[in-house]
Amino acid sequence: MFSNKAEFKIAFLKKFEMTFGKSFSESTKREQFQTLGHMIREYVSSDWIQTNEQYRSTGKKQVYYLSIEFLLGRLLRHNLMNLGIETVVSEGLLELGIDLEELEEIEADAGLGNGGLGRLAACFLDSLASLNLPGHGYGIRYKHGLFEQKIVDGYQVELPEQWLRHGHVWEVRKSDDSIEIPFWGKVESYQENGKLMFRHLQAETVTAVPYDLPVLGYQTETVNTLRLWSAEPSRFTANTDILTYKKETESISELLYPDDTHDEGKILRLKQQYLLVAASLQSIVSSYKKQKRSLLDFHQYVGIHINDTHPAIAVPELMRILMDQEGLGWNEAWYITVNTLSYTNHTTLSEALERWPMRIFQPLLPRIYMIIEEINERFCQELWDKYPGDWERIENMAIIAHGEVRMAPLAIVGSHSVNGVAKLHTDILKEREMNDFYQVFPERFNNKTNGITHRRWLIKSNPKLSNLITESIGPKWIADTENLENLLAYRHDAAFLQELAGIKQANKEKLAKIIHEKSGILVDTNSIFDVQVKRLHAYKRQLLNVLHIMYLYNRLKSDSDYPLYPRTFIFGAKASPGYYFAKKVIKLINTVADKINHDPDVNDRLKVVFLENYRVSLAEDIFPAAEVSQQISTASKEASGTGNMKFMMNGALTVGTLDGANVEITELVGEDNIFLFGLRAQEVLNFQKNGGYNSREYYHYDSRIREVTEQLVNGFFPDTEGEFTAIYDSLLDHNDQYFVLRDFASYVQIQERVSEEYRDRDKWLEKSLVNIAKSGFFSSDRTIQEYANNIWNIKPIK
Ligand code: B1N
Repeated sequence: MFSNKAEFKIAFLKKFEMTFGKSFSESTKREQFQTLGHMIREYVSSDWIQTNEQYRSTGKKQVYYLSIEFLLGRLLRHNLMNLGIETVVSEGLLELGIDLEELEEIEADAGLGNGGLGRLAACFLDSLASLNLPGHGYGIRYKHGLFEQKIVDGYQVELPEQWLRHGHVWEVRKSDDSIEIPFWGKVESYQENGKLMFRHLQAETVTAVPYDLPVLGYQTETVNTLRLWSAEPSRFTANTDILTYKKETESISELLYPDDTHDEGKILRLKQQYLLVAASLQSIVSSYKKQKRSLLDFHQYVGIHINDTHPAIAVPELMRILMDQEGLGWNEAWYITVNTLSYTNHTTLSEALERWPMRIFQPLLPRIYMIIEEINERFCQELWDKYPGDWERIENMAIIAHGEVRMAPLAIVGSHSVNGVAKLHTDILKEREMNDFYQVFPERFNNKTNGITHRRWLIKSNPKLSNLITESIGPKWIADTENLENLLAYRHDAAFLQELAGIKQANKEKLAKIIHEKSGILVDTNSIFDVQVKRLHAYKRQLLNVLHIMYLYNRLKSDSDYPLYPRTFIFGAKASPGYYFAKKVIKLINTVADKINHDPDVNDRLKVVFLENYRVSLAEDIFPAAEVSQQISTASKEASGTGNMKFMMNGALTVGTLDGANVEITELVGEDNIFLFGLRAQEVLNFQKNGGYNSREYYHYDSRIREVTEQLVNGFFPDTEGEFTAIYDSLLDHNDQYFVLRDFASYVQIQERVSEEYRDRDKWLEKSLVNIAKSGFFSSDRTIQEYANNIWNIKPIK
């Protein structure tokens, strides 16, 4: 297509004219973006075709990652980088008077996810392709991704997100590969050759239409596929009320549920899950059958991964396909199913455990429900043989009980592998939450500590740091991030540390500009940038962060000599629209920010910023500029966290509890290079077993706590009467479930140490360097390699 700048320019202009039928001088930025996008997609086509051809001809095992969320973000720069044509393109564009950075801003984030779980799926796709592994994604093409957040008078307001308004340049609609998905209706049994068979009658069908996105590896020729399903009305459903039918059908892929680590239990969500699973499995089985291999060998050539329990209906659906469509018997089908499927658990929070009331499930998916009943009966029989008379244990483990279908037991029983996402999390699963299952299937349980793609979160988002690294230790770290450890040779190299400081400074200035543009707040770029960006949730304890800021404010007001190193606290967080408490915390952050930022007594040392609409593209500007990374969840509650890894890789120091992957960060960098505080997981779990702790005592004995909690309700913040009562009550009347007050003193103390240690610049920079150097372990390449070797058993293609 083009192999140098001159050819690129010619091709670009030609493509523009062919697409838009007017001269380039009349082009808009969006048209320029779309021209470039289409060109790049075409550029990829031949590699895409070839990769698929290779997968077909070599017939090696392939894996399919089923996920209800893929949080991709923008793809333009990512694709240019992966193709190795970033320089040619950006220079070519410049000669046409186009700034590539401006074009990038035109692209809407593909925000088809809530937070960590969805972003992890996106990082995994990047690693699979970059490691030349045969792995593809299957998800849903939501018309509206996660809502757009505006802050109005300090409150969160939600607007529908519109990423498809101008089309999505990277996708290809494949309507010929559409699949009919049946809902409702009834099941009839009949005899065929002496065998009992089942068919689904009077179903209302929905058409699942696939849209494929190419997933490019980093400077390799591998192009995998992310297939996203869209729900459309079917030609095969006769319907008297066509308008209602159309609306209901399209509503299935209309929007992403905005709940992170929380289960809504709505029928529409169940429809989404079945659409994803049924369409994906049909598509996988039909491409397997084209290879003319025996279905009995299916699991040798196909791995299907279920990302959390959202796609766990894959268990009965694969059984249904193998038995009802392909005629296998139960035992054969079960063996294949278990050996094909593997499952990742992402949380132990009970509010996230998926359970479907039978009365919703059974009528919507009658045949699937029958199969689950049979799986349950057989499983309970096995348990009965193993634990005769132990009713309680069997009831706790059953897949169907108390009128509900439980998705986690279904996923565990139907998979050959069950993994947690960080060491601590997996231990908690094995020893506590899933201990009953661990005793029955010990060989299934394993850990796969999460990772992030260093290509997006370092090379792309922090090019200055990335270049410094390559200049110092050579480019080997790009292919194998463990080589980042070679940076340790520069620990005491003053010139190197100065360069590191200069890069951080430049990144801070860039972020300061963004902050100013978006919120009008001027921040001091010599202050410490202290950042907490993640979904808003009680267990993540943004509240602890704010209460500490309130304390600092009080302290500065009463003692103007208090030696606070100037600090800018930066927040970014969306709250689920129905999550009352979380929304109050957002209002509190903004209220505190407003008061502090307008108080001349303190605002030379203290600033608070809430950045609205936190999302992937904004995150890419935040991590490189951060100096302190707040990872302060109640110990045992955050399964892993992945933001913690992104901060570390960009040289921020963590203030954190020993929770999730923070434990492994600590093991890597050593306790001198991280700021730990608070209760340990075991302590929290023990307190919880014994009914919690007494938060009122902490209120009585710690005057700092008394002052800040009272300020929530005593009119200290004007015109917010009653506003924060729920927060106050959660801490004092409802016994502070998340141990905020319990960890308060410890948190204040560690934050004082941060201020102190920051003053010794060289020491701080050295710690920052150690964090970068040790972050290689957290590349998702390492994670994916472990999945490939230990769960999926897949090998790279040449
Ligand atoms: O998954 C991430 C982890 O790093 C985080 O610690 C964990 O909180 C997150 C239901 C979830 N767990 N569960 C969800 C998301 C959406 C939903 O509808 C649950 N997200 C996590 C990656 O492992």
